[in-house]
Amino acid sequence: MTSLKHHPLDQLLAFYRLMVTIREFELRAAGERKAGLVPGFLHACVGQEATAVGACAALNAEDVITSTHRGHGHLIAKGGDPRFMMAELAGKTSGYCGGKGGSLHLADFDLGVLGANGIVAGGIPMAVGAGLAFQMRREPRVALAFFGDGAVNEGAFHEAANLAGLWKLPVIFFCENNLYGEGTPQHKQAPIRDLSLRAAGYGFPGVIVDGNDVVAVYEITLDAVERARKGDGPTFIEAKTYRQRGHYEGDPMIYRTEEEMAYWRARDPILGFRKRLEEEMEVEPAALDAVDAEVKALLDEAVQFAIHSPAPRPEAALEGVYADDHGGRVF
Ligand SMILES: Cc1ncc(C[n+]2csc(CCOP(=O)(O)OP(=O)(O)O)c2C)c(N)n1
Ligand SMILES: [Mg+2]
Repeated sequence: MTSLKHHPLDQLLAFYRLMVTIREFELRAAGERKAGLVPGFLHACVGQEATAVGACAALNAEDVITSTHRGHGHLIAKGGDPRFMMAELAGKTSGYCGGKGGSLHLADFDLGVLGANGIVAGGIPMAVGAGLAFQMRREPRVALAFFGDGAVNEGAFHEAANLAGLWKLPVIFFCENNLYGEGTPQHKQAPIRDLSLRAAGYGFPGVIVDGNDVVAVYEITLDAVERARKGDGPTFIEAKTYRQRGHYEGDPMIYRTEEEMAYWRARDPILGFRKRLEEEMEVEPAALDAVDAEVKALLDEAVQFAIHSPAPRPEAALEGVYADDHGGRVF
């Protein structure tokens, strides 16, 4: 386990606040889905907050990420505003995509978030494309692709990894290995346990990190960022973690045991980090409670913002689409 003492307290507290913000966002979004404000599918990243926060903290504002169907945490960690996110989930005009994208297409190019993605592994070639652009323009920028263990079995991953390795692109392949793809455990989808082994076939290093240790994730991603910026090419980071909720909100979760879930809840990335802040950095519990309360207030505001924002006009359905409008006909 990495020592907290090597890091400024301000930074550690910022990690804590961001992880709590992600957790609260997910719980509130799940609640608002049940209450009817948020339509459609939601894939919560509860239990995986440390990967998003640790990885994005190692990036600069000019660096970009691509995300997944489980992407709320990634956007918050890169600076996303919970108000515009909640409004997007609710399909309101004040959302990041004017209410047309929803959870699976959340994006903010100004923050370097090239998008969540409903296609498993779909963000990986996009990050490699961004990395190629940075290399061709000689910009010292890095592209980081988040993806799951299931995505590593998709052709898109292999094709993208091959070119990134061949051309030594400034790309980080960040795998959140939460041990499941939907209801299929990892041992039924891949013949190897450590997916980072696959990087060797494409000529770049693969490393493993405890994905529930935000500081360890931050440190290992910093190394990968440095390598990428120097022109030494990609790194595959495999973060071992676990999603505590279902694949989607409403998932009956018949494919895993209560013992397994309890094992991972005992390794909760936020509770574990909070304990370490108190014990190793002597942070007063009251100071952390105050952060929790501030985050709750922020999410109250985000939900209210979403509720009181207008829904798009029906005619807006034809705006911003890549189709020719032949006298009102889209096709
Ligand atoms: C190309 C493609 N195949 C299948 C699906 C259906 N699908 C959605 S999420 C998912 C599981 C992905 O697992 P993983 O990559 O491990 O991500 P996790 O859900 O565990 O975060 C699948 C199969 C899809 N959206 N896209
Ligand atoms: Mg998975």
